[in-house]
Amino acid sequence: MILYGYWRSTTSYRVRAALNLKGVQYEQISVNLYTGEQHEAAYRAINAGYGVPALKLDDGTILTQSLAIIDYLDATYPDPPMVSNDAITRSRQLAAALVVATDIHPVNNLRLLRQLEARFGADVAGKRDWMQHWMAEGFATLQAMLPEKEGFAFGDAPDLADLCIVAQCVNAHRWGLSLNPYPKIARIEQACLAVPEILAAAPENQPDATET
Ligand SMILES: N[C@@H](CCC(=O)N[C@@H](CS)C(=O)NCC(=O)O)C(=O)O
Repeated sequence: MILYGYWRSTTSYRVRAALNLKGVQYEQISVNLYTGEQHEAAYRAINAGYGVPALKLDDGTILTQSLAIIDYLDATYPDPPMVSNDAITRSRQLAAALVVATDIHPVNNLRLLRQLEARFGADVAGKRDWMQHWMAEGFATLQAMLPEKEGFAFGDAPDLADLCIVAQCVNAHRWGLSLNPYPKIARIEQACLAVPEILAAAPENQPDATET
C-alpha cells in the first residue's frame, strides 16, 4: 500500500504510527504541503479534500481521513487494536482522539492559517497566538478528561487517543506551547516516544523531513 503524507503533518503521523504498530509494510509518497502539492490536480484526484494522509491499497482503493484510515487498519489488521472492545473505554478513547482531531486540528490546519494571513493580515506572532490558543483549549480539555494514571492515555499499550495526542504535541512544540500545564499530555507523549514504532513515525524520522 501507499501512504500519501507529509513529514510534518500530524494527521500523517497518526497513520504512520498505526501502520508501524501493526507491522504493515507501506511505501510513502510525499505531498509537499508548503509548496502546495495538495492543490495540484494529481493529488486532488486522490483526495478531493486536499488533505494528507490518503492511503492507496494494493487494489487501487483510496482511503482518506486519518481516523477512518486507522479504523480500516483496525478492521483488517486487528493486532494490536487501536480502540478497546469495552464500549465505555472505546467511547472515552474516541472522545479524547476527537478533541484533537475535530476540536484542535481543523482550526489549526494550514488552510486556516493561510486564510488568516490572506484575509486578516495575520503575521507570525498573530498566527502563533491563534495556534497556541486552540491547542491550549484542547489540551486543557484533555487534561480534565483523561484518567489519572502512568504511561499511555487509557491502557498499557498505545491506542487511537495516544496517537492523536503524541502527533499534536509536535505542533505544540513547533508553535511554542509549553506542556507544563498539561502533565497528562506530557506523560503520554513520553510514553509514546519510548515506543520504537511510534518514534519511527515521528516527523524528524521521515525521508522527506526538511527545514521547510
Ligand atoms: N481531517 C483530516 C485532515 C487532513 C488534513 O487537512 N491534513 C493537513 C495536514 S496535518 C493538510 O493536509 N493540510 C493541507 C492544507 O490545509 O492545505 C484527517 O484527519 O485526515
